[in-house]
Amino acid sequence: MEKKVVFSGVQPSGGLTIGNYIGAIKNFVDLQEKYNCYYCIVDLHAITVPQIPKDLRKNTLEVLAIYLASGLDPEKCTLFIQSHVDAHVELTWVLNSISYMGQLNRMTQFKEKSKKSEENLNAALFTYPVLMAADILLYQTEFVPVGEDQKQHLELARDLAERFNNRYSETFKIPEPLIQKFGARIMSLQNPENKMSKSDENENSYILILDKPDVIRRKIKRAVTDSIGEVKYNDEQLGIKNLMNIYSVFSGDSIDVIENRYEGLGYGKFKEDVAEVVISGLAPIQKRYDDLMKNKDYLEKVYRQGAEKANYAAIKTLRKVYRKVGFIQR
Ligand code: AQP
Repeated sequence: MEKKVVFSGVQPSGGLTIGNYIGAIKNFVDLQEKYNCYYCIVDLHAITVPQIPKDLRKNTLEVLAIYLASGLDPEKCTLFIQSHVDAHVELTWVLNSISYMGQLNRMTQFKEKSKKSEENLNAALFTYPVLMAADILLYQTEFVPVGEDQKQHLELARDLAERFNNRYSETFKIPEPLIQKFGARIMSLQNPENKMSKSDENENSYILILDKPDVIRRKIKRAVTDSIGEVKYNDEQLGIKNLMNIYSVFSGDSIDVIENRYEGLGYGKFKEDVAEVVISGLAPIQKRYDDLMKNKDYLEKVYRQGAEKANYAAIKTLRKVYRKVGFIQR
């Protein structure tokens, strides 16, 4: 039986955070065993906010190396760079023609990002979710592993697929989100009401996958908590709750075990230990990353082969779409 298709991507818009790792990449690794997975580095998405070209190039390779260092295997899944597969942009145009401005206006990420950059409110930021829908629908994707923050965009992809299918006949699979219950949303260390984000201006708000041990210790020490002073998992103590989630993911210990372990011990010791589990969890990834970055030829081979495989699948869908909307075959 053919394996079901999974698609997901990460933007090379800065160094990746442990939010990206816990909410996305860690999960990608488990899925590659069971599904036909396409994991993309979405550079076309990244330029919806201004990027410095040389940093974008560096960050794109960095995401690929982190994918590999985290355990993604190019023999088991397809790893590629979005701008290497033209069909993403081409399908976006067709989907734009059936997207409603009103629905795009309601996208939380657009509202949040446009607040941050009012003077640079570009059209691509507005149509970002349509490009994301094209990414997903091109591969006849069944499941999309994303963090909770991306659920609304996935809903749009489903709506567009259904709209197209109704208007032009059955063409796209309707994708489902795969959101893990635990660690679906890692929060900012400085403001635990906001999600941890790689483009946050305050670098103390996030931990990067590639942060050195001392930096991790310092950032966790400075993490905003509360004056209650007890390591308890609840919504009155969002900072502590977030650190407990992080501790739990990296150590494998349950929340109950962590609560019991730190009963009566205060935040100092707890924060020190959170830092140590994060450091030792990231160490093997950082080591493999360093080795991979010394081997640019290998990285190039991986993304070239990935693009070839992705192109093959994407063109099949795009041809069908072009035919259905009435474009004459070339
Ligand atoms: N804080 C988070 N907790 C859990 N999951 C997260 N993801 C991102 N932040 C968290 C998940 O990571 C995947 C890739 O995200 P992305 O880089 O494509 O874009 P994003 O969601 O916009 O992530 P950032 O870090 O906030 O990027 P910027 O700052 O550039 O916008 C997605 O599956 C996402 O859910």
